[in-house]
Amino acid sequence: MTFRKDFLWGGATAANQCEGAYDVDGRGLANVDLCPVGEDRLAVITGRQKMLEFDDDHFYPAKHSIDMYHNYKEDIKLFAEMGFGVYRFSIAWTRIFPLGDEETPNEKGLKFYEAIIDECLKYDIEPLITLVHFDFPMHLANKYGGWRNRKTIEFYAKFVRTVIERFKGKVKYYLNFNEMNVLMAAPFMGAGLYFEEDENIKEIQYLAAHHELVASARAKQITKEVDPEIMMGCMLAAGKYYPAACKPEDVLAAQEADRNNYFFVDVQSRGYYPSYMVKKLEREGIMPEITEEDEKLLRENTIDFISFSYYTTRTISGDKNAALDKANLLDTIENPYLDKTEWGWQIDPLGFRITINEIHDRYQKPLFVVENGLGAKDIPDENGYVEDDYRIDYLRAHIKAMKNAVELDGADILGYTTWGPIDLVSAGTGEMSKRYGFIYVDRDDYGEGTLKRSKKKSFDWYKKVIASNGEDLE
Ligand code: P53
Repeated sequence: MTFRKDFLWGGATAANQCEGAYDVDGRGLANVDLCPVGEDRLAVITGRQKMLEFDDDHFYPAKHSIDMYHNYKEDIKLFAEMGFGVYRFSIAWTRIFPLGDEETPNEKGLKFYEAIIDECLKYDIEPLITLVHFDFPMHLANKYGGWRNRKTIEFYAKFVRTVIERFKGKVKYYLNFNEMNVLMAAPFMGAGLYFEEDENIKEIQYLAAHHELVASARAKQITKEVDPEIMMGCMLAAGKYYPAACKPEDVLAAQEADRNNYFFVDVQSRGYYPSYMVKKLEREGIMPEITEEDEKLLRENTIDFISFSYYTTRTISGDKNAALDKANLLDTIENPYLDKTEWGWQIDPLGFRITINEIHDRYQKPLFVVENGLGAKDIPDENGYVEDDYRIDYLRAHIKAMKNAVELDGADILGYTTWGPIDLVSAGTGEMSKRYGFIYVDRDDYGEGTLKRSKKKSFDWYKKVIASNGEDLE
C-alpha cells in the first residue's frame, strides 16, 4: 500500500464560506462578511475599494452561505458516510470574540464548535482546525488598524488560548492561519487590512505579515503549555512557479516568485527570516521592526508539519511586461501546455507532484494536503443528482500524482482533504456556482434555493477511494 496506514482522508471547509448565521448567537462582524459577489468583489478583497459596512447595492454571500450553522449534523453525517477520517474546518474568530478585544469569550460560539467537534468524534472523524481562515473582527480592523498593529498579536493569542484550552484532549491538529501568503494578493479578505491613500501598501503588508508570523509562533507556544500533544501546522497557498522559458531571466523570476510564497513557511518552519527576504526588505526600506523577543519566539516555536492547498502551478516571465492571465488571484501567465477549468484555472496534476516534492525537499517535515479540487458548474437532475465525471477525473489525476510523490519520490504525507466536500461559497469570486462538492447544495449566486443537500456521482467515488486508502481510483 502506498499511503500510510493511518493516512487521513477527508474534506475541508472555512467558516465564512459555509456557516452563514453571520449575526446569530452573538457573532460579531468580520471582514469576510463584507466581501460581495459580483464585479466589485476583486476591488474589495484586494483592499482597493473600502467596504466597511453592508450597503443595498451588493449581495453578501457569506451572510447566510449554505447555513451549515444549522445543518452541521446532517452535513457531518454525510461526510461520515463517505468514510472521512478527518474534517478540516475553521473557527470564526468573531463567534468566540465578537469584537476581538473583549475580556471574556462568547460561550455560545464555543458551544457551537464543541458540538461540531463532538459530532466528528462520534464518527471517529479527526477534527483539523484552522484557527483563522481569512476572517478578522471588523472592530479590530477599525479601531486598531488590524494586523498592522502589534497589539493584534495578543488578541489572537487570547483567542487561540481560549480555543485550545476549551477543546483540550479532543483536537490534535491545528493550523495557525490559512494561506498566510494570500495576505499579499488579497489583504482585505485575507487579513482585514484596508489602506489610506498615502500609505505604502507593501510596507504595511509586510508589517502585518510579521505580526501574523509572531502570532503564529505564539500559537505554537500556547499549545506547548496547554497541550503538548497538539500538532501545529502552517498553511501555504502552494503551486510551483514555472519559468515561461528556459531563459535564465525567467528562471530567476520563477525562483523569486517561489521565494515570496515560501517566505512565510521559511519563517514558521525554520524559525528565522530567510536572508533573501532580509535583503529585499532592507533594500526597499520596508523592514518591519523585529524585536529580540520576536526573534526568540520565532526561533523557539516552529511548526510541526506543513499544510498547503494546491490547485494549480503558475508561470512567470522575467519580462515585467508579459501579459498576465487574471483568472486567479495569484498572478500567472498562460501555460500553453495546460488545460483550464471553466474559471480559467490551469489544471496541472504533475505540477502537484512537483510542488509536493519541492516542499518536502525544502523543509523535511511531514506534509498535509489540506485543499485540492475542481471548481465547476454542475447541472443537477430533478433529484439533485449531478454526474460530475469531470470532478472525478480531476481528483483522480491529482491523487495519482500525490501517490507518485509518495511511492516514487518518498514524500511523507499525513493526509489529504479535498476543498469544499459540500458546495460552498467561492473565496475568489463569491459565487455559489463555482462548486467543489461531492454534495450538491441547492442555492444560487444570489441566495435563491432550498439549501437541500444531495449526493453527486463523485460522492460514491470518493467513498471508494477512502475505503481502499487511495488504491482504487477507478
Ligand atoms: P475559490 C486563490 C489562490 C489560491 C487559493 O478558491 C485560494 C485563492 C482564493 O481564490 O484560496 C483557497 O473559492 C482558500 C479557500 C478557497 C479555495 O482556495 O476562489 O483557502 O478559502 O475557497 C478555492 O475557487
